[in-house]
Amino acid sequence: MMHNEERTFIAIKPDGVIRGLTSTIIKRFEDKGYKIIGLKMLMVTNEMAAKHYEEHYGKPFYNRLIKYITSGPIVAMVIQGYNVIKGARQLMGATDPADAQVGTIRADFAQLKEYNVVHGSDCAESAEREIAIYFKPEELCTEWKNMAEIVTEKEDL
Ligand code: IDP
Ligand code: MG
Repeated sequence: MMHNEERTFIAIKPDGVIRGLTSTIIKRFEDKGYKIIGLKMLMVTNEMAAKHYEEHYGKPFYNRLIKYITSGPIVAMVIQGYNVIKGARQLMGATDPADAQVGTIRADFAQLKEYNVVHGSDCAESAEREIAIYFKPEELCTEWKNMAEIVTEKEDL
């Protein structure tokens, strides 16, 4: 990983998978040039969901959120790139699709904040914590170059 690069955790939530948006959503991140270094489909257990969303414990929407994220398969990803935590959140758009900018994933593919099709870590600490919930270190494939790395390769970055 070059200096300035970060990793973040992205998940296509069960509504996104069930609606057949997996490839479309992955494409948004790939098109930006982010490097996918981890990718899998899985069912989130109640235990994983509780860890993932521990900051929301006790909020009015908490139980519903746990039910939602465990309701079907998710596609979990780790992506890498410059400022990727912020950049991925920008591509996703605001939590409530009604507030999200047109052109973002949530604005273009979702209507309600209860079913907003995609998750992305909100800061470096969350990214590290969330990656560890879903991936073992050896499941990440880091030793390869994608086109974005090739086209941004220069000496003084
Ligand atoms: P984020 O996903 O944009 O980071 P958070 O505030 O961390 O938003 O909330 C986590 C998830 O919980 C949201 O993506 C959404 O699915 C759900 N959520 C957040 N706020 C509400 C709410 O007010 N009602 C119902 N669900 C909510
Ligand atoms: Mg969040």
